[in-house]
Amino acid sequence: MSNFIRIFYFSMLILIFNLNLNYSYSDSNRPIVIPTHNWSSQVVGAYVIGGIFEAMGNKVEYVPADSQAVYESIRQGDVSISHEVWQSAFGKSFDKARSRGGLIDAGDHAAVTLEELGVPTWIIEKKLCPGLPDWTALKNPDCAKNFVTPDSGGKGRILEGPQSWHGDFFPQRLQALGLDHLWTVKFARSADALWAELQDAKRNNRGTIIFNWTPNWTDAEGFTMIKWPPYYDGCRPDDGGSGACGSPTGYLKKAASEKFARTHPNAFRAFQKFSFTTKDMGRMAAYVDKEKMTHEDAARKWLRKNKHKWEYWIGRTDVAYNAIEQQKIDEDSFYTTTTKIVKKNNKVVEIDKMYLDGYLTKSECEKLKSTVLKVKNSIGLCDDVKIKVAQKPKKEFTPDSTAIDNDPPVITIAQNIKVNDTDYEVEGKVEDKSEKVFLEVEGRPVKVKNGKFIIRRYSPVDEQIKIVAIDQWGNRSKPKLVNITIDIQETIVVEKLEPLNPTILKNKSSNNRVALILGIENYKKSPNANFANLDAKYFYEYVKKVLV
Ligand code: TMO
Repeated sequence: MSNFIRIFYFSMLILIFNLNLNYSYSDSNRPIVIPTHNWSSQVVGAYVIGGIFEAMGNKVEYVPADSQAVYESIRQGDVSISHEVWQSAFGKSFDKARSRGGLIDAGDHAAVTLEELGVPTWIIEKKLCPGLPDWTALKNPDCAKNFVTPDSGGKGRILEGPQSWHGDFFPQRLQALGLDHLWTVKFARSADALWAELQDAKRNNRGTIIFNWTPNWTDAEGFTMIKWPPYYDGCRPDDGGSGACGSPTGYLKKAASEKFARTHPNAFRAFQKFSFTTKDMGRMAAYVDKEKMTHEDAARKWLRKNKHKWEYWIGRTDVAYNAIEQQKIDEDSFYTTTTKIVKKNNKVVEIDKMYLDGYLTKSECEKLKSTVLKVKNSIGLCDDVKIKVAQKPKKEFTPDSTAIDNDPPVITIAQNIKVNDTDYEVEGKVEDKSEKVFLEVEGRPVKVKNGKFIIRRYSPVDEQIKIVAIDQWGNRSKPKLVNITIDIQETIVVEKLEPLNPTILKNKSSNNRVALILGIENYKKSPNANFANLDAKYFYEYVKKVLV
């Protein structure tokens, strides 16, 4: 290539680059098209994301869409984004559309996913299928018979979600593992039918196995996934295998249309930053499936409670929010729910033991238990204590290191603190009998490690912060108020803040842009679709490297 041509070619790239940047200050006023599917977190998340786009000044339109076919629609530009690409269910459709062009991998959420068959944890505790959660427990006919329903032809029933999610791969799995003579798969018409099944099984004290997923509202309710032979690439029939494997612990991705990235560069850039944690999604689903809010109200509530997250994503605040870090905190307080339920039972065992040992009267025992179990009627709760205790294995009696903890944690921190920077850190201590203590500062979680915590904040003015500690039994401390005086040392401030703000970074690179504008006049009138496409890709890479 001669230098002459090379210069021309280069200028062409610059032309596109500048057009994009100029438009990047105002996204197209055509609506961003967001798909809605048939499970709650996705629909609430759609309205959450739509709400954020609207806060940026965009128009938004929602379309109900099939959760497999949507990737082809995104590729073709009819749908702008998908914000819940679950690896196990949709990874293949996503990859296929992406390899054909037009669909961008817009990054992963902080949450990791599992889509799997499982049981409400009480089924394991009641031993309706001894050996669960290991899948080999299902080989036992005595287990299967506890899961028979009127429509299952004498076999144990497994209730799958709508067939549009995974086609036949659960029936194939049963067959591959030699379970199909004892078990049969039925498809629920909707996610709601799965939750109705959980409720009905509980009410009638009968076995149930359903398809479920995490993040979901059931994370906080005690739900255990069955442990199958591990997943490996190629084990599914679609990939040439027999299907004798469980689902992968997978990613949760975002997908965007290349067309959307071009027409709405601001929204696209923000979308790449969006990152939900397990708890974000669990809450979105719980607002609807547990608290019975509408999807729209649930989204409004999430947006209200998580303003610090999305305002950071759209560059409206300098106070950094790190979803990966938040995910770790969430895992501490959320994934442990199953352990927590077991611990709660330990607590019941402990009350029983105290009653047996004569430390509690029967009515004291009943009252304590009703508090722990959060039930209103306490009468009779300690009637069968002897039998129950006798059945428990020995080691469960070993009392926890502490007596029952009904005391709230105690926070130690100075009441008035002077700092000399708008970005500041203050330390404190928190004491409690239980091993896990959670701290909330202005409603946001802060990590406690070995009884110590560090609060990192940004405030340009004096402020009062409210700290509350909660232990694993839900005992809450009274709010502790700390007065922070910001005593700025004149000169440092501006320098310190700058790197945090993406819009400032953008302004800095504008120097280069002025010098490159030259290309525009010459090439404006030579439209060429192929080039535009290629240039958009360059632009995308450039944005990634330079602006983000
Ligand atoms: C795709 N889903 C969350 C229903 O497993």
